[in-house]
Amino acid sequence: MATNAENVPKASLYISKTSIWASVPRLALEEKGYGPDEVDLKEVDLSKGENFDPSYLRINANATVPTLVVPLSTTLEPEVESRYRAIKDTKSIVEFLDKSRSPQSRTHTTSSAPAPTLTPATIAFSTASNKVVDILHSLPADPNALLFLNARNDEELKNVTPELRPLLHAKTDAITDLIKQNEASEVKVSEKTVKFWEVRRAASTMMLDVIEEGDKSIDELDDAAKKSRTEYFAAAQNGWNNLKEVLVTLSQDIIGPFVLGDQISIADLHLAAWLARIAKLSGGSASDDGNAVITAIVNHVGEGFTLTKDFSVAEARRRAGLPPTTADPNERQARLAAFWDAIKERPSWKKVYADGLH
Ligand SMILES: N[C@@H](CCC(=O)N[C@@H](CS)C(=O)NCC(=O)O)C(=O)O
Repeated sequence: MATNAENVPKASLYISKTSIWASVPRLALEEKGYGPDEVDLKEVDLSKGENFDPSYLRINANATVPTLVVPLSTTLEPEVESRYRAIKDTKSIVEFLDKSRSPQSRTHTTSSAPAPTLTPATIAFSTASNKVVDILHSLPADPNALLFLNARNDEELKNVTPELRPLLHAKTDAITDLIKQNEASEVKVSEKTVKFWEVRRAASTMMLDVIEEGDKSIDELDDAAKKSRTEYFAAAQNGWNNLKEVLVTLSQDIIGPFVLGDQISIADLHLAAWLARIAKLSGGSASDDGNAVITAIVNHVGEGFTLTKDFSVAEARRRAGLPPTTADPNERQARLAAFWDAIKERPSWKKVYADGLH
């Protein structure tokens, strides 16, 4: 992106308000001081399956948000709209947003303060930061899988059904409509796209089979449905079990309270969004403090799981630039609790989570 105010090509960030990964570049926009005159936020409603629409697949064939579309700075004539580059994964988008605005950049529209550099300054920090980001994007940490696997028994299934059922219906219906439109030649897509739609619809349908009857007791189910529910619970149990190691590793890898100590960096933005989702799935809320949120998470993971309280509350607050508390100066908290307390004070976090955790 150019840094000259008259020559700033406007970028578009495709997001969905409740998407966990789209929240990471949204946090980055705020932290870096990008204004709405520089980046357009475009909502892709995942709950309506808008990400599967051919017009969106042309931008990002993976059908995921976020996507950042940046006009190429070599585009000289404004009418040549097709010359753009689409950045299709969270990590690359945030790195791009960070590099595109240096502390000397003169294009701030939201503040006159220099834009912070979020990319770690040393190789050692860069390695540490990448490790955390990679863990958060790894399969055992997948926050979207956990959203759909957030029930390990009948009672939990009953609780998640009202939220998940309409979501899964809308998604499968949207894909079915697209397949029909293609058959009726109302849209024209490749065979590969049709296959992609079918695979994604089959995955949703499998989940929907269980969720559709999620508010029934086990005795009301036929044998096939009983079997599907049992398999679903086993997958969910496995998912939440695998999270234990993720949480322990993160706790060890965070210097505290931020991933790299007292300076916020790229890894913190990924962690902020990820932890907000895990907290939500565990029954936590945006107003909870770090100790409450971590208690909710460890209780939800269950089976006696705990996280070591090895970080000084006073030191965490000092490093995060927060006022000291009147609490016992020897008080310790889990590192992820210290992170939560530090990150939720940031204006970026308050803005992105103004409507609650997602
Ligand atoms: N690896 C991608 C993953 C993005 C992703 O999974 N996004 C979710 C929302 S948080 C999505 O678009 N899901 C749509 C779907 O799978 O239907 C990234 O880092 O950006």
